[in-house]
Amino acid sequence: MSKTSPRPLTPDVTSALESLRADAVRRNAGEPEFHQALDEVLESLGPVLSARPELLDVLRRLVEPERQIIFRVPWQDDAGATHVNRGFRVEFNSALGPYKGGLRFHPSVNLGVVKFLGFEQIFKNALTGLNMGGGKGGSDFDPHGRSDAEVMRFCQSFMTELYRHLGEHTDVPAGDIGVGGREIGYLFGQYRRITNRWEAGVLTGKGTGWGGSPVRVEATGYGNVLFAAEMLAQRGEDLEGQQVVVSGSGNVALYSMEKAQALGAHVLTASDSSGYVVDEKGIDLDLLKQVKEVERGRVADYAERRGASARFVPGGRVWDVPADLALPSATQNELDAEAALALIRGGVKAVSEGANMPCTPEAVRLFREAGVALGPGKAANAGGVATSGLEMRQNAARSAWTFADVEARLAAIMRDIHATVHETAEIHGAPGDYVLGANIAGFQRVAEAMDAQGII
Ligand code: NDP
Ligand code: 2IT
Repeated sequence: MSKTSPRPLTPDVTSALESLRADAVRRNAGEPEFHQALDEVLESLGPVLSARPELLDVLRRLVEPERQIIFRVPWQDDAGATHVNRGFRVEFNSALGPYKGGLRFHPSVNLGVVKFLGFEQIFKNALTGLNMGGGKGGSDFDPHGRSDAEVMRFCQSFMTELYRHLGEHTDVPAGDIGVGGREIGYLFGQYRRITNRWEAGVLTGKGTGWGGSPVRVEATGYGNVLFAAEMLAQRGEDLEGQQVVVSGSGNVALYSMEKAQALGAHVLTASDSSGYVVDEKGIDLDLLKQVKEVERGRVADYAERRGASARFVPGGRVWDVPADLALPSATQNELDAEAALALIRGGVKAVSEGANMPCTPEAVRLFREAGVALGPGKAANAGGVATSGLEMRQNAARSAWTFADVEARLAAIMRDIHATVHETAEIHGAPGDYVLGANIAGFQRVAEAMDAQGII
């Protein structure tokens, strides 16, 4: 990231942004993740708003979700005990297309978390160049340790309320933390049963035998590594021989590792909420996939079975392992100032966000000051939702593309996103500042559409 700063703001725009922020914080009290996501975008938009102050009115509408749905999700466990969870869907913005974004099942989910994710999704989806609005949903349900039958009953109960808000032209959910192919299957089945419609385009991330797209499973991780490769190419480097640290061991982490290894990088780490594994010989991805995807086990199990090259560090964080490239792929705020300083000391050249908002604002500032390239999630991890967009296209046309075809389209989209973001930062006087470039380019596309469609 560049050490240069974007052009200064006019006093009018500065005070308008301050009052807009204060108003949004007051109306969304107690939602720190949403405030953080909002701040990051607002801090980037000064140059655009100084040139076009009339877009301030658009921004005032943009920070208010179009619709927020909260509902009760009762379900019974295998022993017959009743549980009550809370379900959410924040339909944030539909100027560019139907609401689109994942569902997260994790105990930390609350309205503020869903709102931050939905807000990020608006700009991410705009950057893909496809026609998708922004939304996000989920529940505070914890799938860890639950049987398939319990997860099925939960998904059926969740969909029994959510179905009325969905539709291929209205709102199209997909997976996120705790929601993968198994959950999408149960959700799709219940939608089909309630509506009596085989409506493929209502969910993405489906199985490839029943309306899913090839590459959707791999897309977020593959796309993130392709974005990182584009950032490295700006320095005249590629991934060959680079040391890479990856956090997480879920969907995004595993397929980031797969693409990084395919491009010749050396992947050193994996993690989950109990700690991390460092493997001197490089992560054995077949073993890690067996442990995580097939057995739904923990990274500690991987270390135990891998032998002498791997070590499990309970409670530790992968950022203490020196590397050229860091791919945070677990969750929000997992990479703080202390972690950023450790990475910078270890000589990190680029950080590409597979997760949504994994770097704290202090970490972002430290990377910027140190000249480390930082690919923000809304650009770097957009390959997942972009491939969801390709799945929607195949569903609408009742066609199925090959793996190679979808992968080539994904690669082209990631290259385009990188080019757009890079060029936008340059135009606005901050070359190399991908955070600024992504926020401005995403905002401009949505704002133009909102402006054209009137005050709604
Ligand atoms: P998964 O559920 O497949 O994996 C999540 C991984 O992150 C697990 O290893 C999990 O460990 C770890 N993790 C989750 N929450 C925490 C936490 N609070 N503290 C520590 N570790 C945690 O999710 P995904 O791989 O799909 O998602 C990972 C990130 O990528 C999220 O930020 C998501 O929003 C983002 N993302 C996902 C996309 C997708 O297509 N799936 C697209 C774009 C972004 P444990 O099992 O111990 O909880
Ligand atoms: O954060 C994300 O972009 C996702 N979880 C994927 C959303 C999608 O609709 O594919």
